[in-house]
Amino acid sequence: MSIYQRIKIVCGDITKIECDCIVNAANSSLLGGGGVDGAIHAAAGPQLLEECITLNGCRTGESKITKGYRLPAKWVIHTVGPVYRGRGDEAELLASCYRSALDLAKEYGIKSIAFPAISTGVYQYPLEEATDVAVAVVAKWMQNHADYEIEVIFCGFQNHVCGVYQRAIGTKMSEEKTMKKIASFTVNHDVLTKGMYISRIDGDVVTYDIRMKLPNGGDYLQMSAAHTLEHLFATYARNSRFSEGVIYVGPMGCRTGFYLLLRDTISYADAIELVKESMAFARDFEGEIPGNKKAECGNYLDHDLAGAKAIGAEMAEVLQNWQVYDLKYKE
Ligand code: AR6
Repeated sequence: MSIYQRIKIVCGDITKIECDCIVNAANSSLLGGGGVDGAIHAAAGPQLLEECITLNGCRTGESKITKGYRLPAKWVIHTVGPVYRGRGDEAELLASCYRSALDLAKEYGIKSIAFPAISTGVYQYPLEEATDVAVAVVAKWMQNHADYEIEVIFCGFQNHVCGVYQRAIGTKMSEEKTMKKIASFTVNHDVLTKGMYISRIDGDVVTYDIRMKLPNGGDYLQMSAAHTLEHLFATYARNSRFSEGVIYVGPMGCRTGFYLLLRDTISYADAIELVKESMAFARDFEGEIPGNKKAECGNYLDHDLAGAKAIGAEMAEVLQNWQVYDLKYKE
């Protein structure tokens, strides 16, 4: 489940919310005030002020805890948001309010906590900016404390405030999806052997992962051999009957194989055929390495034809009776 699905939005008066703890947007005296602070003191009764007097105030960005007294919530965490003056340090101070409140909540075993839109009233923090900070910092905190289950509620006093929270969370969720799509580093390397796998499909482009070394095996492609093999592989692929469908071929950063990007006009069986033939081409290659000119490869890397031929020979063999496998992704 996405972190953001664990965040709830509630519209209305925070003093009515039934949860373990509500957060007060207080001032540094902690002796009460207007806005949500006034509402919380009014609902909790005079004992809250009595306990607050013993706390000796609170600095901006920090939090202190009291009991909830007559509130449905057992606890109140008082935090002091920054007054917005456009000085540039407000976002960090606001983030610190949420972080320190959540740290305190965890310390007290609190399992549900409701936040008002800290600083966005009397302290004049622009609402959209403040909610972006709130959502980002709360999500980050939950990620960093994944072993601690806590329900976080954002309480919007007015409907339009709830709408702003809704949008901020929606944006974060779609960013998260994009991130997941781009990152493909959760492959279960333990199940991979040398061979060829479908790594990703994006529209009509299929990315194949051609594994030439065992992942996590501690054995890598030597730079110069991989460089030469790239020349030979690309030369064959781009001149083959499949050339129209070849988009890209090149080594992986982890130096255990190559990526091959093909259009989906090339069937999986033909993709294997192409790779097998390219590897055999490398295995059997003699003479001048094609494309070995400054203009084409920069010429700053050494070549190792014997090394490339050895990899080509092995991979041509591996792919003899190969079928295309999907890469296994870890859940
Ligand atoms: N429930 C939920 N949210 C509320 C409630 C309520 N009952 N009442 C107001 N809000 P503010 P600040 C919303 O001004 O900007 C106090 O005097 C409100 O609509 O309460 O951090 C303190 O003592 C707004 O979106 O807090 C400080 O001196 C949000 O709560 C100073 O104000 C915060 O508005 C703190 O200013």
